[in-house]
Amino acid sequence: MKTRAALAFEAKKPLEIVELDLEGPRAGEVLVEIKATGICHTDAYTLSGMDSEGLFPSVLGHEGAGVVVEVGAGVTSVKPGDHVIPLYTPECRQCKSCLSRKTNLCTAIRGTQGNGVMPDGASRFSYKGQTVYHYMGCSTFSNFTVLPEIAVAKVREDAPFDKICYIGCGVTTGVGAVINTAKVEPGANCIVFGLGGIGLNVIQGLRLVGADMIVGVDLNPDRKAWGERFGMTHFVNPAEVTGDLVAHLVELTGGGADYTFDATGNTTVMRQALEACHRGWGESIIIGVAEAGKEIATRPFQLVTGRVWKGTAFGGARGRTDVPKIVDWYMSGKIEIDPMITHILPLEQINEAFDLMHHGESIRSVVVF
Ligand code: NAD
Ligand code: 022
Ligand code: ZN
Repeated sequence: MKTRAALAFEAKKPLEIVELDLEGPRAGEVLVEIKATGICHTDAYTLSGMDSEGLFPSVLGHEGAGVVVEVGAGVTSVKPGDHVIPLYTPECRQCKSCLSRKTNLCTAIRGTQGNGVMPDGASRFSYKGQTVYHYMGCSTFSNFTVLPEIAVAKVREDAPFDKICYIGCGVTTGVGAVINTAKVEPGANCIVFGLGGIGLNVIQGLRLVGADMIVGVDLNPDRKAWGERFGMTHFVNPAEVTGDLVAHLVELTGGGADYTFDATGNTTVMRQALEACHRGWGESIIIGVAEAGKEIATRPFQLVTGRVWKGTAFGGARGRTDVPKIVDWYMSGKIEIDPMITHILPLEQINEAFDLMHHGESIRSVVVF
């Protein structure tokens, strides 16, 4: 079949809207009509050419929602008409990692996904006879895409696609980091570094679990109002702090935070987040993805005295199990999404969504097909 898509021909070039050829689903796969997709940092990072694992030409996009139109042989968990969210972290429920119950990093299709192909080693996309690669196992910048059955979460049908697509990455990452990775308890004092599309979801996750202090840290003064909108209790702009930022935060939280979160991807901030934790028990969760080759540093003393450094992928969420629940939380008003979606654009304007993100003008832009 043919599908309209935004194609990344090569790094550093704008996406081009083209008609691609798409093969139907093979055994264990589903064909999904994507209805909406968010634009996230990692799409821009790959397009920038700095991602050493980036493949071109490819169909980027990993934050989508849509409808199953066809299923391949042996597919039992979804059927045509089902509403789904693609998962860049799949959940096979059979690999060592899934069975361990200790991680959400399913390994069933990890190798082929990283190589931009389906589990049988081939791509379903092509353009004028040339192979076009899949991206993060999702490729949501295409009106139709093929996904492994284990990489789709079936969700309720009354949820709006142009909002729940954000649950495919940003919402689940931020809220999940609080609930699954940090397991923040009511009354905790917390600091969130970076109040963008991820950090604001950390903040609303902290509000949801009943945190006491929710301190937001951002260099962009416009982000103070955004943080307050979702439950932030204190704002710190590092540019306005005289003296050491960490000392200021430790003072503000009465000895350091119980939990801190890096949602910037900046390795200097990651160190500040660890060192702003309370001696003896504070835990710092790295959410931000740093540029390839970057390293983090701290004195071992920080860890010897009981601070804990952790990281999280997709908020520690098991996609097929947890994503439908987060959709329910949105539909029942436990979490908000609508105000964070600052821009809705047609596919033809997808490059403008990248510009808005680079200029810090958007929290999330969503393309609707
Ligand atoms: P964003 O650009 O919307 O927000 C980042 C915020 O950090 C901005 O408000 C910016 O002003 C602020 N900031 C930048 N430098 C700062 C500094 N030195 N001190 C304080 N604030 C600073 O980005 P986002 O969409 O929220 O994503 C944040 C990070 O999370 C990215 O690195 C992204 O790749 C990563 N991410 C990780 C996962 C995961 O599973 N681990 C999933 C999604 C996104
Ligand atoms: C999503 N991310 C950033 C912005 N939006 C993001 C990027 C990478 C990861 C998670 C979220 C991530 C963390 C750990 C891994 N990845 C490795 C997982 C593993 O090895 O099992 C990651 C993921 C997918 C891909 C690359 C790295 C990919 O499909 N190419 C989950
Ligand atoms: Zn993302």
